[in-house]
Amino acid sequence: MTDLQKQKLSHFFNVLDYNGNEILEQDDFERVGNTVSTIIGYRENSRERLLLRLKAHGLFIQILKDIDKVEAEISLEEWLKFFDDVVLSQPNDYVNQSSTYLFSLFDQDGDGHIDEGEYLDMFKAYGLYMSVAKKAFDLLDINGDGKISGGELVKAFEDFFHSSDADAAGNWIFGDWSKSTEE
Ligand SMILES: [Ca+2]
Ligand SMILES: [Ca+2]
Ligand SMILES: [Ca+2]
Repeated sequence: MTDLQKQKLSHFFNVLDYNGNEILEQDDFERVGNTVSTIIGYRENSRERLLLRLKAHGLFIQILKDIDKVEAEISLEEWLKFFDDVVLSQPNDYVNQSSTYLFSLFDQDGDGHIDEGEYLDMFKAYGLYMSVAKKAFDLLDINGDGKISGGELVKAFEDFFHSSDADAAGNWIFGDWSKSTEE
């Protein structure tokens, strides 16, 4: 794993570590499901909110299945090792898993595309720097039709996980990856 990859994957970890305690756990995914529900306008105790919260667990459950652990929590060190051992040796699985994950949470109208509003909501939900959201969206929208397709998101995750090129467009999925590790 190159330093650049490590920086991006650490950023991804921090994005997913919603409560900021440096451990990935069920609570992080519950919370993001709740936040997205609130952004969309789902009521407290509604079925939609429950389903979205359960969807938000999907990626975490998949990772727990693939990682050799008995507790449902992951440290940054384990996360990086997981990418080294599992993801970078079976590249396509997690590119597809991660794309599916983002679509399940943020393709609110279910049209198979992430439009700019939906993408900005993702930045809002994860508390990312809004100032780079538009730039990131334009980089990911390769054909410039104003929405991110499944194919464009897969391409972006390929860059994000695998590219050692600091200028690769997909590095920007979750905004400025070069800053969050300074915290
Ligand atoms: Ca956490
Ligand atoms: Ca959509
Ligand atoms: Ca597009």
